[in-house]
Amino acid sequence: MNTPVIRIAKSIFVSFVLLASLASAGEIVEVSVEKMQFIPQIIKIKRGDTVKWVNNGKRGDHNISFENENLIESERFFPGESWQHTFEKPGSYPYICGIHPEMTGVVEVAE
Ligand SMILES: [Cu+2]
Repeated sequence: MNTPVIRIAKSIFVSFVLLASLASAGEIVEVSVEKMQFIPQIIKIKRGDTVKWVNNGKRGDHNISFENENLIESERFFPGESWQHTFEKPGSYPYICGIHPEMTGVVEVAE
């Protein structure tokens, strides 16, 4: 027997399981981009975590450009926009804003 009620209950259960697995996959931590700085400038996360850079400035666009060429350079993101990246490997990831190279930051990924 597979009534609509049971089917709905099953899909709700599956949604919860999916959400739980996403939640344990890693946290999202924010870096604010404002006043031509990355705040905090050095951010420490665990592997599997995601860093979300949020442009909190009033004007101007920025991007994220890593020293490690194996990592992609972000699109430009404007005030109110953000860009995020998930770090799967431990290590130190220095980056700059490709538009304003004096803006620097580091993501440190622990095991
Ligand atoms: Cu910039």
